[in-house]
Amino acid sequence: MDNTAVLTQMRQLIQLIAQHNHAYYVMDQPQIEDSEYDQLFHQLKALEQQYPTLVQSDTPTLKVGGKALAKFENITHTVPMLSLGNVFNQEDLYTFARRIEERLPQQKVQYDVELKFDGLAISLWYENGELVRAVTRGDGETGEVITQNVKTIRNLPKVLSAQATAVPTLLEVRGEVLMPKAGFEKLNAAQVEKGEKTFANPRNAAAGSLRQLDPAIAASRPLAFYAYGIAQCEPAHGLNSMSASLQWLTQFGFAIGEQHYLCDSIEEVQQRYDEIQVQRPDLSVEIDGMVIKVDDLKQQQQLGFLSREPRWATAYKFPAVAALTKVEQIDWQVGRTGTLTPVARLAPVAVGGVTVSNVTLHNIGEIHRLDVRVGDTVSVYRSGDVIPKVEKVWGALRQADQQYELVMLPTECPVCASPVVMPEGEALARCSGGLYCAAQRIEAIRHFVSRKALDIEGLGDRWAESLLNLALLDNVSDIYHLHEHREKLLGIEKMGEKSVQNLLDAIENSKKTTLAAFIYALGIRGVGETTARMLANTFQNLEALKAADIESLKKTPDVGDITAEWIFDFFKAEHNLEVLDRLVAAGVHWDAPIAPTRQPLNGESWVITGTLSQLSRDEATQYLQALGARVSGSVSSKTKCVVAGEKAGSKLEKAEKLGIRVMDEAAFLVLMAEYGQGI
Ligand code: I6G
Repeated sequence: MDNTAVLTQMRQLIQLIAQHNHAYYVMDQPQIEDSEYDQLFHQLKALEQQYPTLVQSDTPTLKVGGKALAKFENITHTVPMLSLGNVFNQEDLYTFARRIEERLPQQKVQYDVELKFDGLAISLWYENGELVRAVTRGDGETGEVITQNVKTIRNLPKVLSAQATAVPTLLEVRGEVLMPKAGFEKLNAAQVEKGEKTFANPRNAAAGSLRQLDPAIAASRPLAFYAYGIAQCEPAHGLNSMSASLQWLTQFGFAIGEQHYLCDSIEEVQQRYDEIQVQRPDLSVEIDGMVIKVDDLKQQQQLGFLSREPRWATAYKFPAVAALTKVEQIDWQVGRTGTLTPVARLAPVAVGGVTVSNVTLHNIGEIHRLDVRVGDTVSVYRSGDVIPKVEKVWGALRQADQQYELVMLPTECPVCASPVVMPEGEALARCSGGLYCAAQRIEAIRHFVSRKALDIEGLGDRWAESLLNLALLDNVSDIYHLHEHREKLLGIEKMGEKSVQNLLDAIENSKKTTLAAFIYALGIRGVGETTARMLANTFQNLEALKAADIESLKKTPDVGDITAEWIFDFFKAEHNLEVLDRLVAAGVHWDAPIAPTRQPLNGESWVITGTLSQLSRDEATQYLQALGARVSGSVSSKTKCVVAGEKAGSKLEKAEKLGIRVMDEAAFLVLMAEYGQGI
């Protein structure tokens, strides 16, 4: 990258970080995940390390936290409130430990491990045991005096006394103010009730509460304070470890985190981290990681600081739920039903504990909604078991000298080059290749041999995949040529003489079918069993169906505008016609369907109510419509008959009141069978 490009990128990052600092620290309304903020920050830091001469004077990396608000009096911390470095994985943790241990040769190092609360760091200043001042971290150098609000925190001692220990003349305690999860939920519920704004997370709720100018409001908020360290103590407490000093604080009434460990090795620290991560959802407070500190205070002094961060401590953050990365490519995958799904290929990134390099973009509409393009920086989210997804495109990070081409839907299927179709009003694009498209083959075969189609037992669930792998099936018509490959069939694992014979017999038997089952077996989009039956009844033979135009297809009961187009397209595709010819040539045949000479329920109004167990409501509706009936949603004196399934309610009652004929599901099925409905 040349200097101009680096500078542009630095300015973009500085501006973004400033914008999100304001949202977070001043407005208490974060617009991005903490982990996303961290990554913007890291990107800037990495650039600054690589190009130190270009570091900008207003860079946020030289500051800690946010700017103090004008509302409260500002004060300079006597001992700066520094921030902690971060590690995100075991490797970084071990590097942190190795650096410490290299600086402390021949010394045993113990680690103090505490929960990292997702709260707000503050400093408490006690003179002769009395809380005289509470100050926010602010930018680390200067914070806001929020004593009155802090005094309302119930678990915080306002006056120090202890039985066995003299109260120091000066004590400065550092710790975190937080809002436990339960209190946070309650507060947000109350805010909703009052029609006031809710808080994005417990941390912001805690920060917002401490910033109230009226201490009575802070007092009404369920805040808690947990101490994590001592900045100053006069006379000196004389203790020599972090863990002992925290324990010492508890005798004055300070709360410290419940989970608190002293570990003899960095491996043990890792083990604690793994345990806490499991317990995390059940904790009463939000935590975003653990804090690891060298326990011995003398060792801490020896280690000192590296550019405003203690070398002796780090935050071991939980895996990010959101991570920033780059889109390297966008591919289109063809699913087993022909759906085209765009997949973003990403520069691999750790998010939610796993490395993500592919993520679905769902459909072309979603791509355009996000305006994601190759080369973009995006945020990938993943929490728990949730499938990773792109939720944000960082348009502000686009480079002026780079091309970001608009992503378009391909016109041809990337697998079989058939035209891609996307009917109006549909979100998903599809390959029109049908039986011809390799990506759709296995599903097409499974469907073709299923019970309600050509009904070839065993082929779909047991053998289809092996047959495809052996290249014995290219499309469904090859099924009727399998007998030419008996030897190869016998080579398939678990395929004995008997299984082969059974399979070939089942294939042979399937040749005699019905036109309706055959049409259904073709797997034409939108053509289920009922539609297939309607088409068979209407067109009477395959040749007529193949030749049908859209208008006549639309006239078929049950065939809507879109399905008519799908059927039309299917029979226009040359490769589909080839498959049909091969099937017929192989001996697949059927008797001519019996034409429906009359519509016995013509003009009648029927109502279906309750739950049907043998068929769906849609199917029942289709049967009735095929027989000429109208299916209505409400019972009236004009209703001819009510089909009542399980748990039928008011419609059944009304029908009984009006003396209308009621039929249960079993009787309905018998009647439909009499009229030839149901395959
Ligand atoms: O911001 C912090 C949160 C928790 C800390 C911290 C901590 O210990 C549990 N410890 C130190 C040493 C610092 N910040 C600087």
